[in-house]
Amino acid sequence: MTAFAPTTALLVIDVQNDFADPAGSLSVRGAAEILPVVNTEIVQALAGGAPVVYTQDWHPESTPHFAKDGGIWPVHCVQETWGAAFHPELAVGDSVVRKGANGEDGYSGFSMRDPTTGETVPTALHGLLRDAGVKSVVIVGLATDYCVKATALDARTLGYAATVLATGVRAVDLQAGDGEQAIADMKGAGVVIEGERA
Ligand code: VGL
Ligand code: ZN
Repeated sequence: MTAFAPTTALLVIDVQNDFADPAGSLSVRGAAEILPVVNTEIVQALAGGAPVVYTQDWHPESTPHFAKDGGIWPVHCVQETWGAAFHPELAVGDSVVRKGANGEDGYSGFSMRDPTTGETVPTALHGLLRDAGVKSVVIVGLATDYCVKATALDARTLGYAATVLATGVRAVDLQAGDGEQAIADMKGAGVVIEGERA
């Protein structure tokens, strides 16, 4: 559990059916276990007056992110489909940042890569947090080795203090150990990992 204040935001990363439901196309092992943790954090954040921002992976049917179009992933989180919807047990709010909507690639809640120019373009997240006076972020969601890590590293680069709750994240682990490597990479960038199992 985390102490929240209005200058700390809770970022809930991609708790969507394709990642969080066992029937999802890119289902993350153990994802169901984070739901009660995430919901408790949401309650704590709201009680402390902290903004809660949700991200959604929001792909078109074709994007260089998908294996069928030259990328590495099975088709997932296609806009307006069941797979892209928030998991039904998630306590959803109204502050949502969608990423990839125009075929952009990448993983961070803060930035995306334009598929044609290769340029990095920002999402609305940084502006939203800055306008709210946010100085630090607490991150939960999916997946540790992709969107959670990329979001946490961007948060640090943008000058936020960042904490990731170990019990509130799970890894895709395309290769065994990816999740642990991601935790190490985040620590190396000054991200605080809270509640890590020994
Ligand atoms: C993600 C793989 C592909 C994530 C998104 O949310 O971590 N992972 N697209
Ligand atoms: Zn994706």
